[in-house]
Amino acid sequence: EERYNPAEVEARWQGRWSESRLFDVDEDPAKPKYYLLEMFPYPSGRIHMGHMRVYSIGDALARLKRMRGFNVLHPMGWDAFGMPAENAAIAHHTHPAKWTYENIAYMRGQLKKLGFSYDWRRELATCDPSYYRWEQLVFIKMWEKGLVYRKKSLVNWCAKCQTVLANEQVEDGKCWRCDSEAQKKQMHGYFFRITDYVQELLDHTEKLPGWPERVLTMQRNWIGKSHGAEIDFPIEGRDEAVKVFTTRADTIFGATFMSLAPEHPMALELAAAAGREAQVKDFIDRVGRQSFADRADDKQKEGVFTGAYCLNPVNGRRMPVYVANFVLMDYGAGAVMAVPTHDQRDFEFAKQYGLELVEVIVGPDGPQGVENMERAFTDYGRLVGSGQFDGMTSDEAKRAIPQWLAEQGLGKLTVNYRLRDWGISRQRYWGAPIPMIHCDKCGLVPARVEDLPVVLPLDAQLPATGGSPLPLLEGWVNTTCPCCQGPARRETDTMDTFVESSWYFARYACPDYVDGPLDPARVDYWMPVDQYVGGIEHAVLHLLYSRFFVKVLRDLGMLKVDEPFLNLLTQGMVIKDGAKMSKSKGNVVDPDDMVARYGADTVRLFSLFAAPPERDLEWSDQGVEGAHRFLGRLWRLGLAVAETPAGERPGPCDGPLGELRRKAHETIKKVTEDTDRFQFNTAIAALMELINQISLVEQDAALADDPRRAAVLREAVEAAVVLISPMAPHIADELWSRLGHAEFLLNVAWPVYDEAALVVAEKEVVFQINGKVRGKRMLPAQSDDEALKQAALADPKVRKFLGEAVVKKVIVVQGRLVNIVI
Ligand code: ANZ
Ligand code: ZN
Repeated sequence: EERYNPAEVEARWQGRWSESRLFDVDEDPAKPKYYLLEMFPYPSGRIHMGHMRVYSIGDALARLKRMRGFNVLHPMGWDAFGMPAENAAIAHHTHPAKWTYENIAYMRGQLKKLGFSYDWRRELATCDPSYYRWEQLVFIKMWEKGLVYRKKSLVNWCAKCQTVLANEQVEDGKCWRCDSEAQKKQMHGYFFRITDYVQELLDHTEKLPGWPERVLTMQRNWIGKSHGAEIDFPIEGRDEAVKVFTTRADTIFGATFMSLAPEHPMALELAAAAGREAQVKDFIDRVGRQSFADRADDKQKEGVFTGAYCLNPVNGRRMPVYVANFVLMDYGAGAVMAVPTHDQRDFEFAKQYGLELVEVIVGPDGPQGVENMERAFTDYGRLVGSGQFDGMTSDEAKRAIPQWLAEQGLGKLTVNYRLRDWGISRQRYWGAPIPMIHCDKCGLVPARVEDLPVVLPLDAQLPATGGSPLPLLEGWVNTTCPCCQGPARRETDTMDTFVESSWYFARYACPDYVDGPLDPARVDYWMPVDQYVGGIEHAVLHLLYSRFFVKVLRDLGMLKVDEPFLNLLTQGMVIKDGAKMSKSKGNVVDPDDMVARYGADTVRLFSLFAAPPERDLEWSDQGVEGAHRFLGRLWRLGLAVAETPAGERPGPCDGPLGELRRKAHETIKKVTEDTDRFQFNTAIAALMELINQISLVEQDAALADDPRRAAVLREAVEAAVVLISPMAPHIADELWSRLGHAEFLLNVAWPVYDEAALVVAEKEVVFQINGKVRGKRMLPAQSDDEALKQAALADPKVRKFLGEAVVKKVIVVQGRLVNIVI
């Protein structure tokens, strides 16, 4: 008997697929298109189990859709710029480019060995000038449209990575990449005006029903729309006012002091006028050294009095103006009207500095009295101590007070967003150069489009201390100004790598296009992505940037869609011994080892079987063994059936053969429905049941001479082979060909179940006397109550037990049991 040898089978089919260019796909207006994409990998060196899982899910879906008649685009590429290449280059005395391209070559080999159905002609690497030149072009178009600007700003800075971090890249005050504490630094940088699109980004979250609700919620929270009011507080003795943003205008009568951000332009000025410059400057400098994390930390609320006073516009109260570390300059107006009775931060601040408390909102129990307050009352309620607004609810007053202030020209209703413009400057080497030129005469000017790409010079030596070598490369930095032809200097910042990943999905439609970033004919055919598959860790960053960038490309006339990804599937992690696989935990399982031991089909099947895609997948060696044994059984049955002639398709039958037919068609139905809902685990479980049943029939000596046996077995085995093919494609194609078929399974239509075969002919009915089982029989499934009752009473065993007893009652449960009460 021929043993299942995955290495040999898989190599053969990978060769055949590639020779026949099975995965190449072109635009075909006659067919419905389906664009299936998994988030592309960073070429870190090797494929890990997380990749293995997401690509197995994606490949199963891509193959399924193709078998269902779609023209499926399924590309793969490399998110190839970024820090690890620089770190590795320093550590191993190599060049980031060399390291990156070697990794790509290795990982491409790994993916090919896994048999994924990628159209490799479309492969792209974002570090390739043929890719980033178009990104530079888009950058220049954005510059011309005012969607990019350069400004000096306080940025998040990672000292370890020697680079700026976007707000989104600071997690809990730490660098998202190296986990060291993020700092702040004043620095020039380029910004994308994502805030121009903020309302559209928010509105369109309503038009993405195919996204997980929690991802949409995370995006909405990140955008952070607040309805509130902008109110001016005149400064005593000056012709100026401090503007604040508040979501609780209803509390304004309780505002007793003012808190400015340390970076507020008026902070030092007010202090200087009041003779308190030294103290305030000292405080500002100290806060400047604190990280944002420390400033936001609940324990460390600190401030300093500027010596100046504001006047509360509703009641003329003198409010001391403080500078406070927890007020952020880049939110709202960078200033807060402090209401210690109804805001907990203000409450704690007021207690610390002995500031006044005035209660203006009361709950159902009435006023608490400020001397009894142990914390701020932050609920909505009714207004007291608020003049003409007394008795209003918070909701009413939140509108009425700003309206009244607007009449005096002192305020207005407004909305505020948490989302900030996207800072894309990185002081790194291994990134796409920002195509800008600094000229002493002309200022900041974009490179000429004809001069693109601005190629990242490869002859750079990375300074071992970190930081970018670009400013040191005189030959590269010095250039001529595109406007005046005078001497000028190139911009040495490179782009955040999230820019590359914000449009790669569109470029896959036309990676070879040389007349622009996107070939309209091809990109309009393929976009948007119908199904995107990737990690939940990208719920905010990558997905929000991509949504923004697609809207920009649309407005530049390069794309026609509003949104990049119609449907999103976020897969869970791969864990072992209850923890995420990681080198530090020593629980890493290497896909290469597993493939060498069991074959790609087994590893793929296991990763689809062990958990539904959205859940974490617990790695289990026994589970992999089990998947392997299962494929072994399929193999044996496949070969056994292949030995008997194909014959006719089976007609209706009864007994075990009828049961097997029914099972086969039930399985077609179940696998179709389950895979539609990404439930590969239950689909595979159904296939396992089918294989069990096939085995039983195959070994049943009583059926050996039944003329219908061969046809029924073949039908069931072929169904199993076709159904498993998206998940274990190599063994499936091998068995399919041994079963006498010439075509690749990918070109075979997905099976349709036969409704008639699903009908259950007979059911087992249990006979009971006073609730005790006394017999059972197979009876026609359509038998009515009377027929079931008669069958029970006529049963020889039942009659023996009944003897002379008088039957009081007969209870019939349709299709299941008859209980005779005596
Ligand atoms: C007065 C007030 C009274 C407030 C009250 C709250 C409760 P969201 O919902 O996040 O938009 N705030 C405004 N600008 C700020 C800044 N730059 N840094 C720190 N805090 C700032 O929060 C809006 C509230 O956050 C505003 O409403 C303001 O405090 C504060 F009983 O104004 B509130
Ligand atoms: Zn110039």
